[in-house]
Amino acid sequence: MSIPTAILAQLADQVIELPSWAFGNSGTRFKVFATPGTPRTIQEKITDAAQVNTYTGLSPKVALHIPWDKVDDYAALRVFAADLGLALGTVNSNTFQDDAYKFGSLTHIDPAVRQKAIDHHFECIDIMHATGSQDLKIWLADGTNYPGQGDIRGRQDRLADSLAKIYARIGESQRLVLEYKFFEPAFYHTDVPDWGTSYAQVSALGERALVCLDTGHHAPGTNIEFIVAQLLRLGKLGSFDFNSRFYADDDLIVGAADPFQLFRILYEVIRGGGYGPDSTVAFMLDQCHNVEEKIPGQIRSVLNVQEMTARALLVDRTALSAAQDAGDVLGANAILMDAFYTDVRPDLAAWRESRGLAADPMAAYAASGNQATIAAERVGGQQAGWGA
Ligand code: AOS
Ligand code: ZN
Ligand code: ZN
Repeated sequence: MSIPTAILAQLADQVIELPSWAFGNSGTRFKVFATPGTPRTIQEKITDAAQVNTYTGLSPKVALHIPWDKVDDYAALRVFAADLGLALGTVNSNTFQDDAYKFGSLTHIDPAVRQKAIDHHFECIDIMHATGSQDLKIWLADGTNYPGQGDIRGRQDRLADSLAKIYARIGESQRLVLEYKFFEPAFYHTDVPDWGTSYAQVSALGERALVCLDTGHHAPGTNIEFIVAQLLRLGKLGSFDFNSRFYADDDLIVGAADPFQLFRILYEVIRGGGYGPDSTVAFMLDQCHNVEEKIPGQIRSVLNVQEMTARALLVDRTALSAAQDAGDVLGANAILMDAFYTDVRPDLAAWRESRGLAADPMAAYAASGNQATIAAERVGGQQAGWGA
């Protein structure tokens, strides 16, 4: 089966934002393995992100993490990225590394600590004005480890108050996206554990406050596509952090652990209006590459998203609706599975060539010699944050 031209045309709309930290060395609490050629600066991370875009045409944006990607002149960084054909994307705040945040940041009982965390977000917003970024993404490490350790309700109230102060500062064309995660680094409770809490908090703020869904932040067995459908229905799905997980928040290559889940998610995104020129849902990766090379790891990731998007676009929605309405259980299931089992790779290769891109981006990058060049040029690459 070849992909209809109308569907191929829709693939041109796809933009997948790369996280700057994907290009840094990373690992687990047991060991961080260094990879030859790892960037030493944010400029080198952006240069590597540009490689991913050169070979795929899918990733014209790079997300920043503050303070990991701190520079003196963000307007100059924006020009540096633009010269490589990239825009600077989501600004990710960080309130999980300072000793002051041991017992919380935006939820902390001490107003001075809360203000420090709020001020950090004000700084991020100033940076967004200089970089031209649209989204401020907030993920909080706030939570407790033992029952009784904190007043979980009081913490919600303080969170609401802190978020309101941050939201009041964002510009007219900017958005606040609040990410949820049910564990880690806190294990008894986290202050934004689930989509419902994120939804309740952002709904209280206003229209430009939305939920960020990280695919690695759910309990095993969670039906993530249902959450996608519900958030789109409510008009509150702001962005994705794509990655895949076998066990916890593994941050492995999206589509590696469960391609069928990625397909199901993307089907609900498309079905719910979250894809295409009129959609405001941001597709971002949130991944680390612990043992594989980082640039090919990111190329593989964006290709996985594209492949599952193409398969999801292939679902015959008219036939599916008819089968659903008729109570044709197996017929409806077969329509969905037909699309999932379609190998779209040859058509995507031809489509890439027709747009002047490499038919096989992985092979083209490997043949380019870039990996050997950066390995020779760069000594002392950075860890993806924790050492920065
Ligand atoms: C943490 O688990 C969240 O996924 C964050 O979105 C992100 O990974 C972090 O901000 C980067 O370290
Ligand atoms: Zn995330
Ligand atoms: Zn995460």
